[in-house]
Amino acid sequence: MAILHALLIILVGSLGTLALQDLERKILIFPEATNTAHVVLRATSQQSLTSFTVCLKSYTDLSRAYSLFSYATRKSDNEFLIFKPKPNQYNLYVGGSIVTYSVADNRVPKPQWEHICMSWESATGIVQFWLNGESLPRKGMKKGYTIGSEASIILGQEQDSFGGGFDINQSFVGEIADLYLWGRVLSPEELVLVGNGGHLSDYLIDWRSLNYEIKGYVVVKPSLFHSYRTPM
Ligand SMILES: *[C@@H]1O[C@H](CO)[C@@H](O)[C@H](O)[C@H]1NC(C)=O
Ligand SMILES: [Ca+2]
Repeated sequence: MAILHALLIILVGSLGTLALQDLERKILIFPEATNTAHVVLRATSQQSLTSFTVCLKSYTDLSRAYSLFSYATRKSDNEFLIFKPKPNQYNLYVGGSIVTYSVADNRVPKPQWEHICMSWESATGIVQFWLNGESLPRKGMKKGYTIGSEASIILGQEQDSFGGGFDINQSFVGEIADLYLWGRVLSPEELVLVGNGGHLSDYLIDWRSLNYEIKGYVVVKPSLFHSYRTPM
C-alpha cells in the first residue's frame, strides 16, 4: 500500500508538470531574459533523422542573438539548431555544421510575426528555408549524416550541453507558436497547407498535441494573431 501510494504520488507529480495539450490558437510567451526559463519538448517517437522539416512562428523585438529551436544529443549540443545571431540572419545547424541565410531586416517600423520552415535531407544534404511563405536559395551541408535519436529538444534557450549550458544572451524573449516537426521533407503543396494553418499527419512534434514541460517563467496564452494583418 505504501509502495502504491508512493507510485501514485510520483505519477500525479509527473502529470502535474507534463502536459499533452492542444495549443491551437495558443502561444508560448517567454516574458524575460533568463538563463533558466525554457520549454522541454518530447517527440512522438525517439528516432534518428535522415531528413526533417521544422516549422514555427516567432514574434520578438530582440536585436541580439537568440535560439529558436535547440535539439541536442549527448554527442553534439548543436546537433539540430535554429539560431538567429542577429535579426536579419538565420543559421541552421545540423551535426555541428552550419548553413547561414541573410535576409533584409524588415522589422521596421515594428516587429512582425515570422513564419519559418526549414528542411534538410541527408541523401543530398540540401537545406530549404521558407520565410513567410517564400523560399530562399537552397544550400547544403552534412550529406550522408544522420541526426542522433536521443535528443533534448528545448525552446527558449540554446543548449551548450545536453539539456543545459544556457546563456542569457542567447535566450529567447517573445512569443512562439505553431511549432511542428516531421521526419521528412514536406512537398511544396504541403508547405502551402501548413502556411495556411492546415493540418498534416506523421508529426514528430505537433503543436495541436504537444508533449511539453514548462521550466521556469514561461506562460501559455491565447494568440493575438487576429490583431495582425500578416497572413499567418
Ligand atoms: C551578456 O551580455 C551583456 C551585455 O553585452 C554582458 O555584459 C554579459 O557579460 C553577458 N553575459 C553572459 C553570460 O555572456
Ligand atoms: Ca550550443
